[in-house]
Amino acid sequence: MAGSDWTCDVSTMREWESPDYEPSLPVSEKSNPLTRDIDRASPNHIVRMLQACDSQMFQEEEGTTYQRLLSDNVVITMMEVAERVELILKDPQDSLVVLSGCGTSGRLAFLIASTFNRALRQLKQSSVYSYTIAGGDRALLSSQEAPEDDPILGMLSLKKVCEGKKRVLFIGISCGLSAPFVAGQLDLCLQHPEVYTPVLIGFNPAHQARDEPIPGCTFTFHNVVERMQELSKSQMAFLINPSVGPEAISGSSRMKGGSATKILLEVIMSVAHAAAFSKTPITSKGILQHLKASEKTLDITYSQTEGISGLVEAAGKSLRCGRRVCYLGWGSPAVLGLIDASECNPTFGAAFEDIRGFVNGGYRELNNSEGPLNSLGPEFCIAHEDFVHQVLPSLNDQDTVLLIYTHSDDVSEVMKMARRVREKTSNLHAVYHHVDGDTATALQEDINKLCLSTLKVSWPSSASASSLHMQWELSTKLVLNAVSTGAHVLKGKIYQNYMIDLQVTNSKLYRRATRLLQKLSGRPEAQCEETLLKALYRVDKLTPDITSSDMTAHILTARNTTKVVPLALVCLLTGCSLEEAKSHLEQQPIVREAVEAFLT
Ligand code: F1P
Repeated sequence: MAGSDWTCDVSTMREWESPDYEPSLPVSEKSNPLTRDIDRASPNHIVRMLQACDSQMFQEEEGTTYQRLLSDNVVITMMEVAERVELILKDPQDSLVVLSGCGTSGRLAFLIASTFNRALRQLKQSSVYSYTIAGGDRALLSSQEAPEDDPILGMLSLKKVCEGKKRVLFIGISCGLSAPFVAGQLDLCLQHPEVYTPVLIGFNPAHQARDEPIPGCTFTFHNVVERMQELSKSQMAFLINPSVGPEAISGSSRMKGGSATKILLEVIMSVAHAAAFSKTPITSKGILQHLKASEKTLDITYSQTEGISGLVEAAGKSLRCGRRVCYLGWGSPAVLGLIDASECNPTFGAAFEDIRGFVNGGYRELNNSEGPLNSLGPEFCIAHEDFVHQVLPSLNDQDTVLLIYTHSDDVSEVMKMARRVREKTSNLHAVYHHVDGDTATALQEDINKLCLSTLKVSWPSSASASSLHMQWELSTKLVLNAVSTGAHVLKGKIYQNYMIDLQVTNSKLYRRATRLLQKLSGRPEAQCEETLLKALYRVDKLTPDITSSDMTAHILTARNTTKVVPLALVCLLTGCSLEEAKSHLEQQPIVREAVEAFLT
């Protein structure tokens, strides 16, 4: 693949929509036919594959299989939800809009709540948005996957933020319609309709919502969705669940799932704000225009394929030789850097030092509800000063540093930082967003000279300041998702388009790991789960203690173990002992090659 030219035809774009394509899996867990060979692709091909996958978000509905982002039903429900937000904006007394989710979904809930509270402050209006995230604020910056499985925790954290409120619009986000934390919150809303109106955002059709029993609960996610569907007929609940196609790396909902979440919610809030404060009625036409503007954001971003590929290549080289990648950002796009970096641990089993994000102003800029979290450890140190103290002294040319800034930032500060980094590494790059017609200042040119490459993204000057910021953020998300995903692909962490070395730290990931072992080894489910447990507990024979423990105990153990799935796979393929599998993986740490050696 690496040398060949990569093109994608219409039939490959839509192949996943066929009812025969991986029928047992929900869309969010299917593998994308477009990226089957991403593990062998060049940086340029990787970026083009990601572009093709992202463009699936805006594909028109065809037939009746899946509703899409631009489908009438979706647009109408977005209007209805926007009307509910408008009501709260006009009469905020004792009311709240709560956004909530796990992992990336929770981080985006935080980001969107912050953006629109800021907009309200600027208009001298009181804040109406709040957020909850499984695991609390530490989950904004690190993986906290066990709390995602806890519906009671979800319910309690929702109750806490809503204390004293008489009217709450609750927006739960679970890309896979699967997180028990969110299911618990939706159930609370359904039990108290006098206070709560529930909205669910996700990217599977309702019948594909997860139907696995939740320990200690009488309902599954699927049951909750069914109850919501019933209530949606009388607009007492709302379900926004277009399909956006399978992720480029199977199940990695931080990518399209995250982008679509950001797009949907920002469109809803933007039209609601315009209705409440500038007398612009909420119409389907208005919603469609906003959605189309997001599609344009994708086009503008991916028109820089060459530049993005260069960044992927640089980051991949750094990771391959065990060095690091740092995102140093200013303003809200920097927060997307924090988010992207935080996802690399659960997604790729990366160490927190591998890819790190820093934001100018640290927690002051983040403005999260629990305040500064530095005391929790070095991975929670996010300010540029922290970068200067903790990271800068040890940088060399093998590390990649990426500056992320816009024309509205203080360019002299960017310059200062660029100079300091340049003293340690020449491997400095920049992503710079500016508006059309803006001419580069001398300082700007000097920054460009210090950088090996600058991705200059130009945006139409006609856009309002708030929509420009949202475009910059989405564009930064796409670029950084490409950088971190592409770099890990080049590091050899992906097999075909599956992440094999995934952390088995919650029930969704435990099931995904078992399924992956089945697929790659062709062995029965029971044998795969047994081998997974052996690898997880590092034993060649399962003890009664292990077999009598439940999944929660396995997941807790998984937090402290590495290479669980690759080890299990080698054992399954060869019948060797764990020790032998371990020594094999030590000799061949590139998981793809280790696995391939056995498969061929
Ligand atoms: C939530 C989530 C993902 C993360 C990982 C574990 O998924 O935390 O954000 O990347 O897959 O699950 P969802 O509830 O939004 O489907």
